[in-house]
Amino acid sequence: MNKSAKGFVREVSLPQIHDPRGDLTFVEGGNHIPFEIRRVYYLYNVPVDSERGGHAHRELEQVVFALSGSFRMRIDDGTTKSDYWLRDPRKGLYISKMIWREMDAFSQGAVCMVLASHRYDEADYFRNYDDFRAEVESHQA
Ligand code: T46
Repeated sequence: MNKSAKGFVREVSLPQIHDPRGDLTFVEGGNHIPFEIRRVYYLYNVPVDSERGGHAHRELEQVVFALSGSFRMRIDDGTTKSDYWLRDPRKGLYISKMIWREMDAFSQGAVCMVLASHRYDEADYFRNYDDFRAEVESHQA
């Protein structure tokens, strides 16, 4: 776990029902996810050299999954940076508010699904790293 005064990330493990017909994994609101799910979105047809993210959220919490393929999430709480590889559809990455994230190294055909605590709101984004750092510092003072 990577912790700071304002935010943290941790792995979320989902059940797997193994079957000769294939595996089944499920997500239950109020059980596996530590917030009410208000939005689901997914990234697909992502070029392998694509770089996504490059922002933090004021309030939004999310759990990110690689449903297929793999990609890297570079996480930064304003003081500490960590890399996480997502490659298992049963294992998501919970990302609290006030965490800067960048995504790259997408494999061919990677599909990223995100469960989010709020509907889309551009005003919730820090898209400038210096603004994000200033907000983190204002809470450390
Ligand atoms: C995050 C990473 C993992 C919408 O209209 N509705 C939505 O729900 C989302 C997520 C985006 N948009 C619009 C906003 C932009 O005009 O879609 C466009 C691309 O969004 P963005 O550049 O923010 O996409 P990513 O992949 O860089 O980031 C997204 C999420 O925005 C972000 O919260 O954590 O995926």
